Amino acid sequence: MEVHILAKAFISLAFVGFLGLFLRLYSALVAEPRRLRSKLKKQGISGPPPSFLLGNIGEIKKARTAKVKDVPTGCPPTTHDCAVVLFPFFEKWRKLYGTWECKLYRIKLARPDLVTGLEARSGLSPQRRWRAKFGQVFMFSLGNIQILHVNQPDMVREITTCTSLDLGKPSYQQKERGALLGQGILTSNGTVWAHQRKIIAPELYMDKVKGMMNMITESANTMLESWKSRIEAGGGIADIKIDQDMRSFSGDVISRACFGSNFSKGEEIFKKLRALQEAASKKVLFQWSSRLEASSHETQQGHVGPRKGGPHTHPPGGEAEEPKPQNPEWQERVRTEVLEVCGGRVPDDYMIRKMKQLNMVINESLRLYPPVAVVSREALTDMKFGDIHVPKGVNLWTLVVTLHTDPENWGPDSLTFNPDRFANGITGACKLPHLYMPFGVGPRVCLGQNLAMVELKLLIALVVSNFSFSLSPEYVHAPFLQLVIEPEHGVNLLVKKL
Ligand SMILES: *[C@@H]1O[C@H](CO)[C@@H](O)[C@H](O)[C@H]1NC(C)=O
Ligand SMILES: *[C@@H]1O[C@H](CO)[C@@H](O)[C@H](O)[C@H]1NC(C)=O
Ligand SMILES: *[C@@H]1O[C@H](CO)[C@@H](O)[C@H](O)[C@H]1NC(C)=O
Ligand SMILES: CC(=O)N[C@H]1CO[C@H](CO)[C@@H](O)[C@@H]1O
Repeated sequence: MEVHILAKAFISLAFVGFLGLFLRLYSALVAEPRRLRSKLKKQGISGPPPSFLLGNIGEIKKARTAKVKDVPTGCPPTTHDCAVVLFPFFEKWRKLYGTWECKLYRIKLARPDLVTGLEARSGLSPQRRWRAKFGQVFMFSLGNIQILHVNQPDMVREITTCTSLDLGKPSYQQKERGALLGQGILTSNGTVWAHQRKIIAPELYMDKVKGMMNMITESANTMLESWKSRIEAGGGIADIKIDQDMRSFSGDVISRACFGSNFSKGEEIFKKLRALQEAASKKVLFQWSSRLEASSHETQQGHVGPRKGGPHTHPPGGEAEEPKPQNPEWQERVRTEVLEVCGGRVPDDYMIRKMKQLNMVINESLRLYPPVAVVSREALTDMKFGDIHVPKGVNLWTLVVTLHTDPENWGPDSLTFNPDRFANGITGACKLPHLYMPFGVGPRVCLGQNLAMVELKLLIALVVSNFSFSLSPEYVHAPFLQLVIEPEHGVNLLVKKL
């Protein structure tokens, strides 16, 4: 009798436990996503229909493999359109769901009678039409994560300048990247983040960075010496894969700054970090989300290296006999400027600031290949941006690569490498300067940006005054996402001593 009751109790307990688990799973995987989507839908936001449990992952995977097949991977690069290579599905969704005109079009198909009024309303002010063109707001989902894609300029401004701690780093990033980044400044939110930021920020202020210039020059010279010996070994010219050199260089700088040692001591640490980074972007269930958005850039600055000024555009004529510099005129202009400003001396802080051509080349390279491809946030409570109520738990993604190449903002040559557009600074280069954000913007702007810029400028100044270089025939143009945008097969340069 007692055994019977016990068994019964046990079975009902197991049943209740199972039911509880089932309800929780159901809520997390089905009910909550549905609730969030319906809240957004009520405000007129649409998006690709999600499939059960996976959301839009299937479509993303398909689009990416298809795209990888038909993108020409030639040298020299035939396009600077990173967005098309990295996010082909966004291009499609933006057209289908992103703009007011498209929405009108779809309504027109369904309810022709409704449209006249709507068209009249949307056609009211030029402001409104401008926003409609730019009005790139739609939703999609990665598994059970609901994401609002926002490239609408006013909303982007609100999001990027929002100082509320309620707008934090997505919590899934914390789960995925915990191994690599810990509860560090890149992934944490709230007071944990604010505290870390307060400790780290002063170490990277401009006057601290100025104090590191000697150290940076020493690190750069180590690299130059190694190039020199490789060039001599190669009989006057060497085909150098610069990726590892760039990593060693920035690793060396950081390790000298942090550990007071040279790179050979820090090297072990950086090798392990690199391995972790690669593992982290492979292993995870939501691997494409790590790959998709490379937003965690706040202190990671080592990777700007490979996007050196210059080797990014097609030669004007397009003919390919002798290996030629990609932008011979810009390499020459920067070299002339460096020689003029420095006159053979090691560049100091004043000279670095005087090098305008170099600045323009770097800004243009960071425009076409921004290290931060996506700025991502999560609404940790119900929030409002523009006219849109964003419910708690929804993620916001701003596609920096797309903003940086939008012809509406940059003009018809937005996909061309043309540093001249920065001749009058950022305000001269585009209509809405706040949409230029190679290092992110607002309270979470990359802390390492001063250091990264000084490193880049010093290194390039030293390289162009000692060497001339052009893209190697080995080089294959393939932008690739791995936390930050990287050249998938590295960057090979043919380097000669001047
Ligand atoms: C780095 O330090 C090691 C030992 O401390 C030393 O042997 C090596 O020469 C140093 N390298 C450079 C480039 O300073
Ligand atoms: C590179 O050029 C600079 C400036 O002309 C010079 O000071 C430096 O010694 C050179 N570096 C190497 C490794 O030759
Ligand atoms: C380059 O971009 C930085 C911000 O990333 C800006 O401060 C600087 O003025 C720009 N320089 C030019 C020449 O556009
Ligand atoms: C990394 C981190 O601190 N994540 C937290 C961000 O804030 C939400 C809500 O307050 C927490 O649930 C996360 O754990």
